This record gives sequence, structure tokens and C-alpha cells, in this order.
Amino acid sequence: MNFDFTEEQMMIRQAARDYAERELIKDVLERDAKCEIPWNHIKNLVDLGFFGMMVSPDYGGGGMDTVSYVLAMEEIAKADSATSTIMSVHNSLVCWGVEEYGSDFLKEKYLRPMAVGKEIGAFLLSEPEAGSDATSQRTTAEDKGDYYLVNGTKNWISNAESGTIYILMAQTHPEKKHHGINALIIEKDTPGITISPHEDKMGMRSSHTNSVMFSDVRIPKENRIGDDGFGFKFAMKALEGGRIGIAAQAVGIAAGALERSVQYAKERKAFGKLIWEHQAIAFKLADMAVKVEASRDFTLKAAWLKDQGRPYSLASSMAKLFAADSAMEVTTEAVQIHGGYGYVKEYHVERLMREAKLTQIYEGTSEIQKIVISRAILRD
Ligand code: COS
Repeated sequence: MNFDFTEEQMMIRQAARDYAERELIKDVLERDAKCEIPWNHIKNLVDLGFFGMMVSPDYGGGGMDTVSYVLAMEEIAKADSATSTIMSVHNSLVCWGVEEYGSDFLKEKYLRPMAVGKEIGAFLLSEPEAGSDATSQRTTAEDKGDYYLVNGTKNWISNAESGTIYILMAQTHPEKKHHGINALIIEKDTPGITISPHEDKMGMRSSHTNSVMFSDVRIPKENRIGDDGFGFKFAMKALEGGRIGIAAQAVGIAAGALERSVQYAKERKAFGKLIWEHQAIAFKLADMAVKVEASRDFTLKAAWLKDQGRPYSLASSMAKLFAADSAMEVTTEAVQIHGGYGYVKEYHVERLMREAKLTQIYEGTSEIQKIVISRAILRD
């Protein structure tokens, strides 16, 4: 077993860390308070090559591996997980999905500009009544010969505003249930698309989340990904990789909370000594460190399996479950260690705690991961 990173992987991590520590962290509290999309940071991260980083150089992408992506995601999320969400949806759901399953036409037309961050992707699966139960798609894509006519509403959509290229899951053959769903690429400015005002979220507030309404939207047939009815499987496959990105994000959030807590424990005195010299605090920090390290290892293992071309569905669900639940525990303890200071914005840990909560919910709740894991171990 080799736990060493390559030179290239370490350089990518360092580049992400430098940018996060120098730039992202500076205005994160203000962005969070005002729910402002980090347009300038998206542009800078595009220039650094982080949007499209795993796309093959054949399409103009960075050609980096999933391990590198996980290392970069952790660093970005440690400073500002909202920005890492925008990066994650683009890279691991949309770019990966088009590269893996799209036709040559779709790759030339959509992957190429996404590989260099000229266009940014969004993934439209959830609906008011189809979040965890993704088979119950109500949005319809009626087959009209050479185009699909789309009607319906998607919600909880990350990158609906910051993105320009949408992958939409919609039902074409309701009688076939999930085998009737199609995945279609849609340009955001297509007539008939309306975007709601963004949700007023608890955390990750500068990564906007919106509903997207479709009213008689025409989508050319050539924009379908895969065969007729492949949409549900497509979405599930994309989410398998997406969950590695969210696990990495959770690692970053937890690592950020741990670092801040260690720092605070070395500065703050109570009862005549530094608070880390009290076993109550030292043990908490030890538990937090173990959870961060175990989450990181789990996530890297899932990434490594993907890079090896080996099955990674189980590993990605395990990593996401463990890392998200750990992030929630670690950030909660971080707030506790900071006492009253933990409950105000300035010390960042209350923001990290709010952000951690979302990692247990999106791209499949912790309960969904348990369904995936329990089925895998019970079937085998
Ligand atoms: N890869 C490929 N196919 C998959 C798959 C995967 N990871 N997971 C499920 N499928 C397929 C199954 O093989 C099955 O196909 P067949 O009917 O052809 O055999 C089909 O999908 C339905 O599978 P299953 O019967 O297991 O579906 P369930 O609805 O009972 O459960 C869960 C599937 C709950 C695991 C799945 O729907 C899921 O992950 N939902 C969460 C979706 C989600 O993350 N939503 C949040 C979106 S945020 S973008």
C-alpha cells in the first residue's frame, strides 16, 4: 500500500491551499451574510484550472485524477465550502457525466467549453416530490420527433444561477417508471425556462439554490445523454462520483473546524491554564482529529478506486456518510470548545457547523447512503 501523493497531486493541493488561505477566506463571512455568489473567486479558480480539472486534455481539460480533485476540494472547502459546492457540481456531476456518457457531438459542443470553465454546469434531478425518491420524476420530456418538449419544476438546484449548461432528468415514458427517464442537456437561456429567487439557506449561503421551471421548453433530440430511458441510471452513476466530492467537502469543513479549535485551545486560558491542558478539551480535540483523519482516508480511498477504474459506489457512499456525519460532530464540538465565541460569526466555527449540516443532506442524505450500503452488503 502506498499512502504517498505524487508531486503533481501535492502541487495541486498547494495551489488550492494558497488560494484558499490568501483569497477565499478574506471575504467569506461577508459573502455568507449577504448570500453573494463568489463570481470573482469562480473566475480565479477557473484561471487556476479547477473548473474542468478532471476532464481529459482531449477536450481541453486538466486531465487530473480524482485524488487531486479531492485534495483541492478539501482545501477550498476548508475556507469556503459554498465555493467548493459550485466547483463540485460542475466537475463531478456535470463534466464527468458528459465525458463518460455523452455523444461526440455533446462533448464537442458542451464539454469543451465546460472543461475550461467558460460554461458552468448544473444538475437538475430533484423535484418538489422527488428528492431522495428520485425515481418519481414528474417533469416530462415529451417525445415530439426531433425534439423533446419539457414541462415541470426542479428544485434544490445548485448552480442554477451560476451555471449556464444544465443536465435535466425528465420523464418521457411514465409507464416505464424509472426506465422512462431521460437526461437532457439544456442551455439556460432557452426560451421557457424561469429561475425562482434563491432559497434563504441555513449555510453555504453564497452557493445559491433555486427552483427552475420549464414551460414548453424545446430540447433537440441530439441533446439526450445515452439511449432513450438511460436518464435514471445516468443520474445514479453521476451521484456515485458526486458523493466523493461532497465527502471531500465535508473533510475540509471538519478539518477547518479542528484547526481553528486547536488554535483557540492554545490561546485561551481558563482556571489558570490553557484550555487544552484540561483533559475535557484535549480529549475532544483527539476525537475530532481521529474523525477528520478517518474521513480523509475514506474519501481518498473512494477517489483512488475511481481512478483505478474499479467499482466505487459502495466506497463513495461510505465515505460520504462517514465524512458528513463526522463533519457535523466535529463542527458541533468546535463550537462547544469555543464557548460563547463559537456562537458568533467572527470565529467561523458556527458557519462551519451550518455548512456541515448540508453535507448530510444533499447528493443523497445520510439515510440514502445507508440504503446504498446496506443493500450492497446484504446482496453480496
Ligand atoms: N448505478 C446504476 N444504477 C443504479 C444505481 C447506481 N448507483 N443505483 C440504483 N440503480 C438502478 C438499479 O439498478 C435499478 O435498475 P433496474 O430497475 O434496471 O434494476 C434502478 O436504478 C432502481 O434501483 P432501486 O430499485 O434500488 O431503486 P430505489 O428507488 O429503491 O433506491 C436509491 C435507489 C434510493 C439508492 C436511489 O434512488 C438514490 O440514490 N436516491 C437518492 C437520490 C439522491 O441522491 N437525491 C438527491 C439528489 S441531489 S442532486
